[in-house]
Amino acid sequence: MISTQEHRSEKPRYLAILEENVRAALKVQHVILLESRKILDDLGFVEVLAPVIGPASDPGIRGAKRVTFDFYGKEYKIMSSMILYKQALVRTFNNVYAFAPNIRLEPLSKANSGSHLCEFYQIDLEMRDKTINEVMKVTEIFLDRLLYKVKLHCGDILEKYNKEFEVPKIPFPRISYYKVFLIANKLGLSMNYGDEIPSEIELELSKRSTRPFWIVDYPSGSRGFYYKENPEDTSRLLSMDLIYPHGFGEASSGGERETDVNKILELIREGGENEEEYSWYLDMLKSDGKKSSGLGIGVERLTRYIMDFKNIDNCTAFPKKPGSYTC
Ligand code: ASN
Repeated sequence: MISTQEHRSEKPRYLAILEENVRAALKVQHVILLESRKILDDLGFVEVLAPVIGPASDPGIRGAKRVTFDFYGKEYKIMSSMILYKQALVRTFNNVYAFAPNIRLEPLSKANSGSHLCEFYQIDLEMRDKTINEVMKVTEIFLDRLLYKVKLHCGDILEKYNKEFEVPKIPFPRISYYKVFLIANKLGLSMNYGDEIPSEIELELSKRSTRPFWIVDYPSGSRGFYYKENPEDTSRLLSMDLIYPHGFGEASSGGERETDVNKILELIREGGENEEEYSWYLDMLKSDGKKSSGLGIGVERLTRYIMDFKNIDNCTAFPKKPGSYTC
């Protein structure tokens, strides 16, 4: 299913961005951004500008490292995701979104995965007073409308690069973390119950699927401290991933937010994090923690899925890949 029309340029980036396949991907990305704005506005979301630096940033980034720097004598971080800030912003508006930049130092082992960049953008959504199920529903509606629009406006590009592209039917099927664990065991793939699902396993399931699907019911303690435990079964988190079909892997992560400050503090400490960095966030939750749910959809990965490209570096103008110093 990977496009035969794609090629990987060895030219310097300022020349590679003139090439047909990068240009086509950037055109599709333009339509993704433009139509996302229209659809999210229609769905009642307010766009906000994402913060780029802060005293704390998302530690739940699956083995990647955060970038720190000296901010007038204090250690600050460049955003690995705006998760903490979007939880604050739902206090101002009920539904918020941003095209948010994320900086993550991915391990070198991910350099040629085709889906990892150290600098990428997410369409970050957050909805106040909404459950994980409601966010999944809104996401499906959003993606359905968006992919339809891309198909409509980028027909010539799809004709060349992804002739068979169909807007997948919604709702997307759901599969539990436990089921993924059982499948991984059956396939002889190594996975520790209770840890994040390794990308290789997500990828394997993705290859076997012809439709996007959700993974739900992650075990408590397996991911970011900001995900709420399911009150009906505290061994599970109200968190989900969306996985693309045909081997394109992870599309999105998200869930319902924990508002219990003591629980969060415990997990921050357990994770070896410095709780002082999170003081504004903890103060906010103490003052009035708002129930909310949300997720982030990687823009370059969405572009790659639509373009049917093997390489994510063709889905951004200036790719920052682990260990490469091109631009
Ligand atoms: N975007 C995710 C969320 O909303 C967080 C992340 O990117 N790690 O939960």
